[in-house]
Amino acid sequence: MRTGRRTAVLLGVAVTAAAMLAGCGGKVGDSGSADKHRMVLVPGVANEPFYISMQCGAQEEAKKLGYDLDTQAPTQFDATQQTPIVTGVISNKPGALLIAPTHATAMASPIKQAKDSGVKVIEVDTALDDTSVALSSISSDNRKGGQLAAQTLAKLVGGGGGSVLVINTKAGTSTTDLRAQGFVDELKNQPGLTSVGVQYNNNEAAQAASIVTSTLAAHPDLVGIFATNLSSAEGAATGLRNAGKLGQVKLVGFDASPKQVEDLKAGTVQALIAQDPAGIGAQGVDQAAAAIDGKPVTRTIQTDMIAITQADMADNAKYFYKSKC
Ligand code: T6T
Repeated sequence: MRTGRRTAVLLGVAVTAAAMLAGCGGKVGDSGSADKHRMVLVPGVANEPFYISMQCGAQEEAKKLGYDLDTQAPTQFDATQQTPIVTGVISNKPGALLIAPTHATAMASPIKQAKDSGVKVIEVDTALDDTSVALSSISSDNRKGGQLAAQTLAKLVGGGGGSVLVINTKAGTSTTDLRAQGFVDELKNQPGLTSVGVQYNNNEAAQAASIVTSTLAAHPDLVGIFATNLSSAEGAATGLRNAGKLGQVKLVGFDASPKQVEDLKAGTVQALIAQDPAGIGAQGVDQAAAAIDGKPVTRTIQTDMIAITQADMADNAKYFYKSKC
């Protein structure tokens, strides 16, 4: 009896609170209008320097423009973990969702539901194949980044030639798939270098290290590796160290985490292709604010990218990623 009455009272309070909230900005349920002062950033994965730097840039810009920005990240780079976060965002109805989709097709349905519920959708870094969902997409020119990696690796290897390996993250990640394609295409213009193929590390550094070990066993003439992102580059460096091949097999990695920067300094990695994640976050907020205000948005924005070697790393420290804001 007692418990029943308390439940009824609590329910009554909850319903009243929900009604009050819905009345002042429609924060509850997906039938009310969006809270125009609030944005939610959903990165690809939590606790990773690329996305931390993106969050720092987004937070700073949101503060400047007078928005509340909340970040909700999955613990793994995985569509099954990112989907419930988007579902939660829909029921809370912010003015805008800034999202890095973890899969180009698997994330289409939940993100489209967010759009259909009235939340303005902005893609930051990765994108869906379906270009009709987001209002704006901000990222590096990833295909060009892959080409740049091939040119950089060819210079590092010199005239000798040999086999090169691509370590990619997860198939279906728009950015890294474009980097791998750009690299393999550009390799055709680099005489002497032959691709031994693209292998996937599931965004796990330990898997990238094992890929290096097995590839060295199968292809003793391996002269170079292109690692398409942070986990593949950190893991490839470990793999080369374990095999005693540091410096002999040249390594070009995308991104510039603190560990990758240490590896560059130590000569474990020969070049890093750094992106501008803070700029992606800040521009994402600018586009989201424009969309919320009904102002024009820019459909595609490409941010900076730079190849950094040991020789010029001191001049390019501003491109290094952060592990906290
Ligand atoms: O390389 C970045 C990002 O651009 C890519 O989409 C996924 O991997 C990173 O987050 C680095 O781990």
